[in-house]
Amino acid sequence: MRYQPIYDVAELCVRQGVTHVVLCPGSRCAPLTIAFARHDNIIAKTFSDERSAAFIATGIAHQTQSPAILVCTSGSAAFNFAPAIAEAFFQEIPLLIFTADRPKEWIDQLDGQTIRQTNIFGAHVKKSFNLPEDYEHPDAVWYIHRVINEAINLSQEFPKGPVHVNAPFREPLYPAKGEKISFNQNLKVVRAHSFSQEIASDEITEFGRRLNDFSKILLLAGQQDFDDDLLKATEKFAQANHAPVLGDILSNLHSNQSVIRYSDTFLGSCGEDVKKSLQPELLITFGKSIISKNTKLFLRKYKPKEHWHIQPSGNSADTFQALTEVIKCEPKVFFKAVTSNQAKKKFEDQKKENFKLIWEAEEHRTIQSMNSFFKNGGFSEIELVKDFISQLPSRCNLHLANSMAVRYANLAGIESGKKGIHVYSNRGASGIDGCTSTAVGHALSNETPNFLLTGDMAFFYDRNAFWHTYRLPNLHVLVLNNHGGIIFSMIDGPGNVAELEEFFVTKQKLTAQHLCSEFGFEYLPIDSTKKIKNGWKDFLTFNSKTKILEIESSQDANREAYHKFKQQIKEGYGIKV
Ligand SMILES: Cc1ncc(C[n+]2csc(CCOP(=O)(O)OP(=O)(O)O)c2C)c(N)n1
Repeated sequence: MRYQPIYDVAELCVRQGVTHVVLCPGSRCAPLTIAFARHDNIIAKTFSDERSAAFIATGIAHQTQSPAILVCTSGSAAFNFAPAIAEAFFQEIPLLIFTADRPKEWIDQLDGQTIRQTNIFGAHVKKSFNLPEDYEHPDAVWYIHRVINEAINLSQEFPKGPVHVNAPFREPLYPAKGEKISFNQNLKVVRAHSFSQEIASDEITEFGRRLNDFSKILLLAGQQDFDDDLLKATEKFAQANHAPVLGDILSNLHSNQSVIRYSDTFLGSCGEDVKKSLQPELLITFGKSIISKNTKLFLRKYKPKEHWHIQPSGNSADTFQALTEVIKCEPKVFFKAVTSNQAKKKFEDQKKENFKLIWEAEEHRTIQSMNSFFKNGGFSEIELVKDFISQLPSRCNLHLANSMAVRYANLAGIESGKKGIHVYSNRGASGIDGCTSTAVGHALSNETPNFLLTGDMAFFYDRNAFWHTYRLPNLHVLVLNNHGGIIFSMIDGPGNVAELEEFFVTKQKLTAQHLCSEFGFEYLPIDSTKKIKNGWKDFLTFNSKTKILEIESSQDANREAYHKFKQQIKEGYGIKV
């Protein structure tokens, strides 16, 4: 059987524990499609829009914590995977991407559906392999098996990420009618084992000693998945060092009662004297990027004497231009080891506690100002998002689209009691192009309720997320439809230029109504405060259908409410605006 080495790819993936496959239709990829579709232990799904398919695969891989396989035909199909690959690369999500190709002698020969696919994803994959097109020599088969083993292992090695395999196929591509294919049971599986490094005990003692040199220690968590062990280790380390912990909504630390979640809000409003009092001597960071521009600007201006960043391996970013130390270790391992070994020093403890109290005071002041703003219960996006988040069930996934959706949700914050809310967002590349598809990928691979909060542009951009035959009863989408990209009139810069409306906000007229009838979704349109109570009730109840709750509101009203919110916070500082 000519394609036996390719059929064996499916068997090798299964043996490596990789079973979720996203297939995009096309002829050139037929040998792979047939192999994956006919293997009993593969969960194969098909999506026709490759851009959306790749984001769906990213969601599946993130949810299942295992690489997802992506397959497409040759030509521009491959390029359509690129946005999701970039997102997966920066979010460190493992993908195994197969692009089918013509044999190399047919490239640039005006043959159909042929582009230059070698290294097509450039610097956004961990590695790109090319399979041979002829399999007669046994070394060619050995090479294919080796590449698949290596690609799967590499995608899971820290930092995890996408790995590309370009696979040229010669015609005929399909088995004959009725021809059965088989999977070789004699394949060599190469397993990779990695062990988390232990920190040497003298290093632990040294870090403990050095921590005592600082009386203002600040912990800052970036985007990361929920991890109960990390949560507890961070909490204990912070307590032992009397250190405030800053964690925005994507840090998934919201169940830590003392986490500072509103730093973006108060650092954007308080005066320089307050900022000075919040300046850390030692900044310890872990996780990926943070949402808050105000926090970034604050730390770049009020730099710490030392900045330690903890991450097991890979590139370490100097986000605050203050990086002094990179600790190559799992953050929870570091926090646990150092906490259990730290000597207590009473006098320094008091100074440290004072620093923590200053941060907590700003957080409390902000909560009070926010409470007086939100008590009015108006019909603006910022208020509705607060309302929505406060009603989320205790166990669910919350997906936040770029860009005001994730910002509003961060301003609103999640209460500490809700440990079971896991928050996700495409902040690797921060695109609006695949937020819905990624949420669909999660919903297809877990049974808990999934909520997506999105703006209208991000939602309509990615409507092919629904263009398939799989049911999504556990996905409910809240669309904030202000008919354009309101973010551009909220942020400094575009708000002042004459091109704002036409070239930045780009007004659009669509509503989700037609989409809902096309896809058979339950449509819950809301356009007034009156309707909202019942709207939430319906929206938060799961039945057999995908639900879309669309809130239409005017850009002016939302801008005004956002402005008032900021004004209220400033007034908390006695600043009149
Ligand atoms: C693929 C991609 N294209 C363009 C952008 C730039 N961009 C960021 S936010 C945004 C508008 C988002 O509008 P919407 O989803 O309606 O959210 P809103 O601004 O109303 O909150 C655009 C075009 C992007 N992030 N990603």
